[in-house]
Amino acid sequence: MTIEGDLREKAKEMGMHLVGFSAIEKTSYAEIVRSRISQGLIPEEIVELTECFQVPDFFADPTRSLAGAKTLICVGQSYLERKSAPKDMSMRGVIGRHYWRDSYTDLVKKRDDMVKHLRSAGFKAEKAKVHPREAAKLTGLAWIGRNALAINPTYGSWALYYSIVTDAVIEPSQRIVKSCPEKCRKCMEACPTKALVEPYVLDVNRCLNYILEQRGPYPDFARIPAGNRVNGCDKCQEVCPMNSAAKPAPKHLTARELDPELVPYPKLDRCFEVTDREMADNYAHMDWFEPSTRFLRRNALIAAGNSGEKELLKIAKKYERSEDEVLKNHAKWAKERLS
Ligand code: B12
Ligand code: SF4
Ligand code: SF4
Repeated sequence: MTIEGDLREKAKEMGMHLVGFSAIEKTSYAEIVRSRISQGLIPEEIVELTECFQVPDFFADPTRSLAGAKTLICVGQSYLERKSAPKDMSMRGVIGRHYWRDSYTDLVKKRDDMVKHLRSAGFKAEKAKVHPREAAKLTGLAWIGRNALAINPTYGSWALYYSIVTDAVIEPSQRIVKSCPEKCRKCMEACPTKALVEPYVLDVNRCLNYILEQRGPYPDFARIPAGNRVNGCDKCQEVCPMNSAAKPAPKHLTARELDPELVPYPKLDRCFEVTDREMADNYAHMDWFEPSTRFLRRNALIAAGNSGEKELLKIAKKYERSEDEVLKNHAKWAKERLS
């Protein structure tokens, strides 16, 4: 069997949905990142926390991950599940689909097992520090949409990616030559905070996925657009016509079901009673920059303010007396909006 055939078999056995190959190539990632940082489109706070923004040259050149690398391998998994929302959503928030389960850890583990498998076959292999969207594009798994997401022909944009570099020589996969319909701008128009400032260009400061996870208070402009979101935002994917026929994940990534009162449609009043243990069990897999019950409450206060539910007014009034300035400020906002 060829190395390609063996890796495809291994991927299937592990339950990985996508695998593709490319010869080693440098990308323009570093220039793009530097230009976005200099324009203020990637805020300092996220640069400090994110390796790919600190050393973008490393991420633009796969040979920096492994000297002598011959092939870039990209692995991907869909996280799309058809789960219907509760009939009565009035007291519920919503969590972005990528957080419905611990999809990231699941794929990272499979990527690491694939590295071990290559090594056991006598090849050099390392996890690649390469932008996952670039890796998906180079290896023929996806093309890039105006919403900046990597779009796969079968699973749409609802997939996560990681990559590997190896000295094994593998036949490159055919790349996808595709772009968005010329006139389509649905993602840009539907974005609640108009964060997609140009096709393919995200102003991270305005993206709700960033705002909901950053420290400190929500900026004023984002509070009403946040709607009932408690974490994550899927709008630029939900409206994309390329996702209308997207196939759901063939199999759920991790077996563990999360507490249905907390994920994916958290009961807003429950968010204020959640314990550290429940937080760890249900929210620790989310990329919260500071995972804590405090951040869940902060986000739930904004969702409560946007809910129109008078029942949540007493919670807003209670937190308005909080000694925590951020909670106090959000509670005051929620109270005024609900009164
Ligand atoms: C930081 C980060 C964020 C930040 C900033 C996102 C951003 N766009 O920069 C925040 C917190 C806002 C975020 C949000 C989201 N993220 Co995020 N995020 C990352 C992270 C860690 C780095 C991203 C990065 O390098 N950005 C830098 C800029 C330069 O990259 P970019 O916008 O992707 O730009 C590329 C393309 O636009 C393209 N491009 C640029 N110009 C042009 C022009 C043309 C013509 C074309 C064709 C292409 C093109 O090239 C650029 C890269 O070289 C990666 C994971 C990782 N380890 O690298 C995940 C990642 C990008 N995120 C992911 C996800 C799922 C999301 C969300 C959907 C989560 C959610 N539901 O809320 C949103 C999507 C928002 C959006 N529309 O992009 C997935 C995306 C999977 C996919 N199918 O594309 C990734 C790849 C994680 C993973 N391992 O799979 N994320
Ligand atoms: S994730 Fe939400 S806020 Fe961010 S670009 Fe997409 S639609 Fe806009
Ligand atoms: S909504 Fe339209 S413009 Fe945006 S990514 Fe999808 S096809 Fe492209």
